[in-house]
Amino acid sequence: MAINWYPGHMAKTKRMMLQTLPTVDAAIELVDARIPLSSKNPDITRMLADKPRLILLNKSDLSSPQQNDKWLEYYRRQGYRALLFNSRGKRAQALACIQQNVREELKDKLERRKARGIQDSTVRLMVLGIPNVGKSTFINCLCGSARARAEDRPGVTLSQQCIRLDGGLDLLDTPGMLWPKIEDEQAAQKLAMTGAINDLILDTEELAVKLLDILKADYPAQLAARYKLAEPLPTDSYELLRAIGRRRGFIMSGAEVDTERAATILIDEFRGGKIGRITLDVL
Ligand SMILES: Nc1nc2c(ncn2[C@@H]2O[C@H](COP(=O)(O)OP(=O)(O)OP(=O)(O)O)[C@@H](O)[C@H]2O)c(=O)[nH]1
Ligand SMILES: [Mg+2]
Repeated sequence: MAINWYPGHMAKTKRMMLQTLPTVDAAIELVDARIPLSSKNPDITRMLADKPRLILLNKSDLSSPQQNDKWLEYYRRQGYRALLFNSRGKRAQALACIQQNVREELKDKLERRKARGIQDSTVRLMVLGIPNVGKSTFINCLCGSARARAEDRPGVTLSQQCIRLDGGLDLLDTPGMLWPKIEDEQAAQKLAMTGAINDLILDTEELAVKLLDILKADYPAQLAARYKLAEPLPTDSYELLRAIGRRRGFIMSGAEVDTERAATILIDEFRGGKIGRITLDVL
């Protein structure tokens, strides 16, 4: 299963970003805390090489707390100003945290501006990251209303949108961007599992089996508890998928387990955090 998803609007987004980047003061790069490495778009990393930036490990409410700490440390050791973030969290706290970190990141630039007598202290920020990582939700969280369209599927935002916040912040929402060829097959699968890739191009059953490979190795207790399975779990992941389907009563005529339905439910429940707080890129 080679997974690649790079529709035309992403190539267009990349061109547009390259044009707009020189006009913003800093970037806010969102990665998915459940896959902090697999969701780091190398094209974005390259584009932002010389740009002040924050890295937000977003959806950290869905990822393992222990792994969160390790990944935060991982990015900070690389010299990034990194933060754990939950864009569904409280507005006041989120806004204060972002304002403070942006101000610190841009300290020199803002001081220079002031020294030159520039009155306008508005800070322009570009928010970017892979599809469905929560860019629009993040912006809505900071402005306290649903100004940017956000939905639980990749490819919702299709053009740039600038949203002005009180307190002198301009936030530029951008369409989610992947890269033309995802070389690392496992990374591509994890992007698919977490919902960054259009489900229509995916083989749900195959993806569910790959997800079970990871869950049974790293989170067997949560998996067993969610689907009321006895441990040790079946070693074969397809067998495990059948066991889940049987538990849920997804039986077709002839006593066959409906594995397609079990696969859909499993992926859905994983994405919704129902199996537990899970990080797929394990440090
Ligand atoms: N649990 C949780 N869900 C989040 C968080 N941030 C965003 N979401 C959910 O993730 C889904 C996608 O959010 P969007 O804001 O539309 O994502 P996006 O990055 O703008 O997506 P595109 O515009 O398609 O690139 C929505 O269902 C959000 O509610 C978060 O921090 N925690
Ligand atoms: Mg969006």
